[in-house]
Amino acid sequence: MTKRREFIKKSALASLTSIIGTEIVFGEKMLAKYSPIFLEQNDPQTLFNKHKEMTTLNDRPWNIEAKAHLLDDLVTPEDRMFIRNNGVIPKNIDANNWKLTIEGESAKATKTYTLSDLKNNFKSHTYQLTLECGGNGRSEFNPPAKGNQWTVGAVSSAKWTGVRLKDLLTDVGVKADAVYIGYYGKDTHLSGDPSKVVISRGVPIAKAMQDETLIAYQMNGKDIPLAHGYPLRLIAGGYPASASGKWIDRLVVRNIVHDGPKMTGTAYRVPCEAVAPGTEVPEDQMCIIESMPVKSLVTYPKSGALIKLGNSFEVRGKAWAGELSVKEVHISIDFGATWQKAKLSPPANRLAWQPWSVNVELPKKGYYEVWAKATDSEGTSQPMVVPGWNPKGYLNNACHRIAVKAV
Ligand SMILES: Nc1nc2c(c(=O)[nH]1)N[C@H]1C(S)=C(S)[C@@H](COP(=O)(O)O)O[C@H]1N2
Ligand SMILES: [Mo]
Repeated sequence: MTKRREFIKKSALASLTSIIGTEIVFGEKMLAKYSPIFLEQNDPQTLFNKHKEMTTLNDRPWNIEAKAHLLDDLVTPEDRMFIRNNGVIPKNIDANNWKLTIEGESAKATKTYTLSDLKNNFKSHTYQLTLECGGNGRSEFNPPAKGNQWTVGAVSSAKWTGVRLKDLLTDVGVKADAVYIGYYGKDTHLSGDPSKVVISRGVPIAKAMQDETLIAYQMNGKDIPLAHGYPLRLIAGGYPASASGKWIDRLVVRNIVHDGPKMTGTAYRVPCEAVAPGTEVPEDQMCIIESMPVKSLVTYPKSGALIKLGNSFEVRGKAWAGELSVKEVHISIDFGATWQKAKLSPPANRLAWQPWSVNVELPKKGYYEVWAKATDSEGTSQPMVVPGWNPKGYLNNACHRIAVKAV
């Protein structure tokens, strides 16, 4: 007995096409159960459209970081943007039927929005927003902390477009006792258990109400790439990027500090008071990370560059300071003995990183290091060495350094 071969459904073909990013010629000839080779390969550069110099720290879940010199663009393009996942990226996303529900004990109503409701019924806003993983720089802590050993590249500053969360919250109505919002996304737990939530974090209600806090449906002028939260994402710039939930389909307005997975215990928390390296810190003495600390990167030249002696050369980079702005950037070529002030530009908008540059002259042939140090609007500077050890290895904002040789 022969069974009729079943070809792929139009809707499935459309979703594959959007993942692959180009027309699948002869796609209608694919059998329903066929999985294109493209999806089977696990080369992250191809799979996620990443630059060949991006570093893969983990492939289950996918965690990929940039190198400093890849972050030289004012606005971070998709191919240089780090990926941080706690679970498995959702498959078979049907954006046409995607819904966002807002509910919770401090919501005056429960409301559900389709993507077109969001796009058509609310004003769209675009901001460049810097997202840094709370664990960026973790690799330098000693004793070491478990988790992805991020070096410097778990930071990005893309342009995000969407609706203001505050416009949605106003539409739903927020009770006077609201203190926090929390997100839920469609990614799945590594264990494969569909009842387990991967991560559900959030932000205080005041942060949720800021102009720049978005429910975004576009990144850099296009649909959000799958790995970065397609089709809908919460973006709370300046906070650890774990607050910016990807693939979101539900928001809750809470009358307590949100207590979803990775909001409690030691996750994304640091000791409320400084502790000696290696100390075991009781959970009730760990505080939630809110604004990220002041930090900078040298994005040009690339560490290891050979510089022709006699010509002054441009050193440039980016600086950011969580909820604050950056006031000054200085660089040193003599191991921190003396510092030269860089030219610093204002941010494109609040919570975007700021480009800086400075012309440097090297007095003679040989090895040098260029160190960069940013100072925030409240006068706090980056530390020269790894700051405040903490059990989970968060918030390392030590000065970035590159090596150059004058030849
Ligand atoms: N649904 C969901 N949202 C998530 C995560 C996740 O695993 N699942 N990871 C968070 C963390 S820890 C970070 S640092 C950022 C990373 O965003 P990116 O992958 O777009 O760079 O997404 C956050 N949002
Ligand atoms: Mo993160």
